[in-house]
Amino acid sequence: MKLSLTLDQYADQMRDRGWVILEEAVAPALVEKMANDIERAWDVCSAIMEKNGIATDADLTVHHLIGQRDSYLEFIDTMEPLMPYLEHYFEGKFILNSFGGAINTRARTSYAQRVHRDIRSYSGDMPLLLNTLVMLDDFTADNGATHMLSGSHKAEEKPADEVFYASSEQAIAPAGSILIFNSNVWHAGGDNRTDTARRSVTPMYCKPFIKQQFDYPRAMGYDMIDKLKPHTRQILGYNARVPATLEEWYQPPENRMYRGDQG
Ligand SMILES: O=C(O)CCC(=O)C(=O)O
Repeated sequence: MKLSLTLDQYADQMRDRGWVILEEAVAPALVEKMANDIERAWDVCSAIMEKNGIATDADLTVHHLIGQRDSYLEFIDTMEPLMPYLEHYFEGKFILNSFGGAINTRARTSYAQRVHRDIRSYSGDMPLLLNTLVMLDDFTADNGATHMLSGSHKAEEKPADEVFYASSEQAIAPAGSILIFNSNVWHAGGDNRTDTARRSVTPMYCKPFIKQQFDYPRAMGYDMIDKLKPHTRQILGYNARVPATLEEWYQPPENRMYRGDQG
């Protein structure tokens, strides 16, 4: 992974604006794999949504891609150079909270295109949650690049839509770029006015003591633990699991399900 900002540049922008773009961070071959895989994931996710009668407001959005397609685990494997940046935000360790994605098209809109923030309880200066968005196509003014309201992580109130759209900027960057933002920032997916899909995946991260939206270690299997790179194991949440038996609870520090360094 290639990082276009130094840690200091990143930290300054995160503090002041609440968001940054790391331009063309992900290698083109991996971007292409992830883009193809999102179409396959949509087939799987939409079939279950249809079956369970909840396919209303989630058009072309997909969820919990880790374990569905290998390219997303491969992406986490490439993230090692980014670890100090995300640890700087969290002031310590962090884990994956969710890993979804969206295929934004002219024909269909989704909930992500409303002005929103992804943390239901405003957390102020406490870094509980961090959004990222990996651009799988070029993000342009016309194809729905995300609207971001700079500095809006500093206030709890929701801005009126007119104020939001008058003052926000779009996150415009080439495919492979990563938009990173404080989850208190108000934002909205843009409208795609082109005939080509604008695809993205949106891994979100949290402090290790927060419950993941999906139990990734259990979904992948606890026996995977020794096969994963140390930073991948950390991100997926293997170092912050909840024991379910006394056998799992009574373990020496190096084997504990919730490790002592997780905060
Ligand atoms: O698709 C987008 O541009 C926005 C994504 C979004 O709102 C989110 O990840 O919370």
